[in-house]
Amino acid sequence: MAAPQGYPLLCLENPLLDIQARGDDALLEKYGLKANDAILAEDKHMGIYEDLLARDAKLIPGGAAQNTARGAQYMLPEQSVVYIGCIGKDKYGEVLKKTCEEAGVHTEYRVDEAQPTGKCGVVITGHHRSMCTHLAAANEYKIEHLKQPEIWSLVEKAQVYYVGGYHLTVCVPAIIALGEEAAAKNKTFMLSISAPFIAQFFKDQLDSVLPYTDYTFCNETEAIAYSEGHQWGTEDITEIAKKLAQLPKKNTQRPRVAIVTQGTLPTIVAIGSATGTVEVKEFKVREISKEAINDTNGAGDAFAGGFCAGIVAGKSLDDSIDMGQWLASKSIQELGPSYPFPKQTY
Ligand code: 26A
Repeated sequence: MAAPQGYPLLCLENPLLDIQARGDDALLEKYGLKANDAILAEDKHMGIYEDLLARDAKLIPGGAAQNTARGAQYMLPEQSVVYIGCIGKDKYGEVLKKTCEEAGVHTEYRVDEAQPTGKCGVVITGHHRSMCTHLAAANEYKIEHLKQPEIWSLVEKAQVYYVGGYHLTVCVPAIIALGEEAAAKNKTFMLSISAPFIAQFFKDQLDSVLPYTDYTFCNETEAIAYSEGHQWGTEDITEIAKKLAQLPKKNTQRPRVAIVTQGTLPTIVAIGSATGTVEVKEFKVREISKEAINDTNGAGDAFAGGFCAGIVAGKSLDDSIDMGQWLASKSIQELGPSYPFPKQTY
C-alpha cells in the first residue's frame, strides 16, 4: 500500500539483478571488458552470465539508483522512499521487489509481460569491478507509465527526485518530466552521470537533462569523460566540477552543486551561484583499512543514498556529504551494493 501522504524521495532507473563473482584477466579478455567499467551488453557478451554463475556467482539486488534508494531509506524514517522502474514477470523480479520491501523502499514497478528482469554481470578483480548489463525489461519503461494517475500522484507528492544517469539509455522523456515538475515547483532534482559511456555515447541525452539538475553527481572517470566529450580541454577534477556547476540551469531559484567522488581521494564539491561565482570545497573520505573492504561495487550509489537522505532530512550540504561518505564506507564492507544488517546508525 502506498503511503497516502506520499514519499519525500522518488528514485527512477533500471531495476537489475547483479550476478557477481570474482573473475580474472582471462574472463575480462574473453568478453573484451575493462577491469573497471560499466557497459550495455551486446550479443557477444551474453555468455558472461553463465560463466559468472559457473564461478559461484552471488545474486545481489542491484541497479544503481535502486541501490541509492535502499541506501537513502536506510538512513531515513520509515516510508521515505519510492522507487520506480520496469521488471519482468519472473523470479528475479520477485527477488528485487522483496529486497526493496525488506529495506523499507516502496516500489512501483511496471511489470513487462514479454521481457525478463534485467541483469548485470559483475566481474570483481581485486578492488575493481566490471559491469555488463542486459537491460531487458528495464528498457521497457515509457513516459506513459510515469504519467499513470496513481504513479504521477506519487511524483507530485515527492519533494526530491533522484535519477540514475543509466536511465538516459531508456527513457529521456520520463527524466525530463520529473525535471520539469521539480523546476516548476522549486523542488530538488538530482542526477548521477553513472558511467563514462553515458557521457560519451549518450551525450545529447545527458545534456538535455543537466539543466534540470540541482545536484549533479559523478566520479572522476565520468567527470573526465564529460570534459573530453565537450572539448573542455582539462582533466583537472576541480576545474571540471566548477564547469559542471556553472552549466545552464532551468530553475534559477537554487544554485547547482556538482559533486565529484574519486575513490579514496577527497570528494570535490563545486557550488554555483546566481552571480556566476563558484565555491569549491573538498571532503576527505572515511578511511577504512584495506582488509575491511569487501568490494567497492555500489560505493558511489551508497554515497548518493546517504547524501539524498541528508538532503531529504533538511541537513546542510556538508552534513549530507558526510552522511554519503559514511554510508559508502559501510557499503564497501558488504558484498555488492548492500548495507549492514542489523542496521547501524549514523
Ligand atoms: C544501463 N546500465 C548499464 C545500468 C547499469 C546499472 N544500473 C542501471 N543501469 N550498469 C550497472 N548498474 C548497476 O550499478 C551498480 C553499481 O554501481 C549494477 O546493477 C550495480 O548494482
